[in-house]
Amino acid sequence: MHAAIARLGGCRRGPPALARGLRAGAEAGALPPRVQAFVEEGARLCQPRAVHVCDGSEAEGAALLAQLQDDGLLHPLPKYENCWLARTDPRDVARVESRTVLVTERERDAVPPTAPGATRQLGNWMSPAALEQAVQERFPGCMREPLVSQWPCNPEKTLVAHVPDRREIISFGSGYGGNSLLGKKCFALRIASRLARDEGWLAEHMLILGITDPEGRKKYVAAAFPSACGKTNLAMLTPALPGWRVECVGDDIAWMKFGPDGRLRAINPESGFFGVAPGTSLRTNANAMHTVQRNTIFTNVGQSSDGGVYWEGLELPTTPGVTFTSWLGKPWSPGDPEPCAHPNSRFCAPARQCPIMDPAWEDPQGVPIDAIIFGGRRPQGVPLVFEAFNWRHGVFVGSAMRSEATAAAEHAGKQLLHDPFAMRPFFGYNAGQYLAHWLAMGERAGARLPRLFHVNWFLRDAAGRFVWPGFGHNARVLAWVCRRVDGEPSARPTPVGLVPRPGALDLAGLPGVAYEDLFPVERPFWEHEARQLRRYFDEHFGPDLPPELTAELEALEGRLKKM
Ligand code: OXD
Ligand code: MN
Repeated sequence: MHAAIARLGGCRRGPPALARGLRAGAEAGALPPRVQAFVEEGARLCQPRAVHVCDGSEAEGAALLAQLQDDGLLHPLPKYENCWLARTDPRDVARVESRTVLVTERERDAVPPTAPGATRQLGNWMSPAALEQAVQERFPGCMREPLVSQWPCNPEKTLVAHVPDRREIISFGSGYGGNSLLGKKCFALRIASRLARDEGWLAEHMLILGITDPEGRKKYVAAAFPSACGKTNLAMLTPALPGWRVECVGDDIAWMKFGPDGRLRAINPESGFFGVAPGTSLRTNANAMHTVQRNTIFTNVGQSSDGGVYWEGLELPTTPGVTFTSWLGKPWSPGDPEPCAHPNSRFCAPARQCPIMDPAWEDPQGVPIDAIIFGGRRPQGVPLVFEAFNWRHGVFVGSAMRSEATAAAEHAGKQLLHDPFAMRPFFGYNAGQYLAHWLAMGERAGARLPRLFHVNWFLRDAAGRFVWPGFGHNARVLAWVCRRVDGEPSARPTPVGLVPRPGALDLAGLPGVAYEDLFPVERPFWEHEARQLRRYFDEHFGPDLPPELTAELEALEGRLKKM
């Protein structure tokens, strides 16, 4: 059974001896007493046959992989070096937002009040008493049973609980990365966003990249897109503009703090990538493809008979006569109606293997952020890029983000979901207070604020075709962002923000891509958008929406009236 508890604060009891049967990679006695007590308590509750204290060594990693292979949980992929395939239980393939909870004494500390009749979207609250009961129903003896299927999970009882006051995470019943890698979404976003609020910094669902222009001038950009909307591709971009270079600091999470010089400095708190496989190829993201040739665990991708992997969008292997097995372990052929790989299948690889890691990616001081970009999948109405008028308007733009649902969580279909700051599934406290925290960060004395932008690579024409080529061509948009940071007067105002003036965005060599198609700002569309947003704010933030954002919405409505 997959069960994990991480307590980052104190333990409740004193330090008795460690559980019987303890096997130590690291020296068990070297554990601090509070950690020993925590292990003892967990072992008493879950009753494992043995406890192993990890030392993180290469030898230990190899032994774990060998054991997982013996148990039939991992399959080697001999086409690559030390790469492995895991096939999960088909019921355990994505984050389970409906069973992810914040545990606080007062509900209002976790989520804003929802209007009667509206379905809660900004997180789920659980009381401490209900958590205690849920733990007692799940954990006692849960590690005693031997493994009954090829994948450890319990979909009926999955629970991913966070206790921000105690900096504690309790995850049960899912082995899927977003539910079970506790250092990632659970700690580095949910618990960390609460720490960041308390301590005056930001923990965000953002990639970080460095971009250097042909004259050698470098800038750093952070960007928030909802899950599975191309953060990894942008973070590892190969620019289609000659002379430009992109380097990667991180592809999913940014912790940002103002430095003594007033600049916002960002670090990537992760050491690896946990990226969506389908759609990744040498054409769309060659750097990711180079990254995953070694030391990588693939989950729920298809397998090729030459010992490799396959997924939708990947170049077909050139080996003659090669056959395929789907993520469900069944024979699969190109053209079959069902996909070979699950749409949320993943690769998990060490970041240091990416050929374009930024020289400063592990610098504890962080990299200075010049621009922050928000974005989402918007097939209609939202321009390719616009810049916010100022910080407060930018916070409004972040709060108004919407995007088509993707396979990263359990949502069905392609409905447009509101996803403020791409943090909807990851807020560690009341989302209204989160917006107030962002506004307050912009008021800090001496802060040299980054400029704020919004992008949409996903506009479609009347025939449903993408109007923007995307991928390496997104560097054209980043180039305009850089020039704006340098103060170039190359923008024109629209009611929604500042868009590039005609000619200011480099479209050379892109036949069929027309400026007018990229910057639709139409009154009926945006009036509808503003109405939807007003309703969303009323239903989901209610009295917890900062008044500055109501004022920004009114200002947008006013500008639209004058169009
Ligand atoms: C992820 C996600 O896995 O956002 O990064 O779901
Ligand atoms: Mn993510």
